[in-house]
Amino acid sequence: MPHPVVRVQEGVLDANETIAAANRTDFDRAGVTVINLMSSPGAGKTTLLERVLPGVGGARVGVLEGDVRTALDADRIAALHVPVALVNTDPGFGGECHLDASMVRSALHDLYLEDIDLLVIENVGNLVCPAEFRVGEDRRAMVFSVTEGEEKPLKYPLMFRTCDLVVVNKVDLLPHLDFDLDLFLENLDNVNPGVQHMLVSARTGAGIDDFGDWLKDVTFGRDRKAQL
Ligand SMILES: Nc1nc2c(ncn2[C@@H]2O[C@H](COP(=O)(O)OP(=O)(O)OP(=O)(O)O)[C@@H](O)[C@H]2O)c(=O)[nH]1
Ligand SMILES: [Mg+2]
Repeated sequence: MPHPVVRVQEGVLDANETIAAANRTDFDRAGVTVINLMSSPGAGKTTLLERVLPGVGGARVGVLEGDVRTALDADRIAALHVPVALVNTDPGFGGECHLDASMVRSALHDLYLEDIDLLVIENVGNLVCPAEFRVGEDRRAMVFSVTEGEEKPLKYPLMFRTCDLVVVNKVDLLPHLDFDLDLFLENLDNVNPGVQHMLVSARTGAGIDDFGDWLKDVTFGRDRKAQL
């Protein structure tokens, strides 16, 4: 007989899948491409968005910010005059360390989906839990900071295995670190063979155009159609 705890976990994930499918239906109806942007705390998700969003020409962008507490990141995005919705997991959702499909759904009424082409969901900073919950996204992108260590794909495989793109950030710091980029890429390839990656610095702007092009391709291009 299956262990009861495992069955509860399966039930939670089944319920999440149902709501994620409802989100997906709403996104499709409105013609919105959705990116689930994940990373450990402080890898640079918000800084990257501040850098890239002004240049995603032609795409009308909205952002859904997930944080345990505060509107700090949402305020940073709002300063770009980008429509933003905020989910704080602390007051209503028990301080969860991730966004699930129902949390995303609860915030969709704060965005006019018909008026946007691309919705970027900045998940709560965490390298484990966000990867367990689909929210109805088209693509998963994760930001990995070179300050985190080469072994992280091996230690946190689900996050690295389930993403479509790894943005390797803070490369401006490489001269000051003993980070072995080749070893990191080898570890990444072991858990997610052939996954796309790009080297960027949200601080200097290096590689930011590559990320912007990827967002545009997923929103308008061949990439999305290939998956449908
Ligand atoms: N040197 C350097 N610092 C960076 C870079 N990108 C982000 N930072 C810094 O890293 C810190 C965290 O950046 P955030 O963008 O807030 O990170 P985050 O992933 O959004 O953090 P949470 O939302 O709390 O998980 C800030 O001090 C940024 O200025 C980069 O490319 N190079
Ligand atoms: Mg952030």
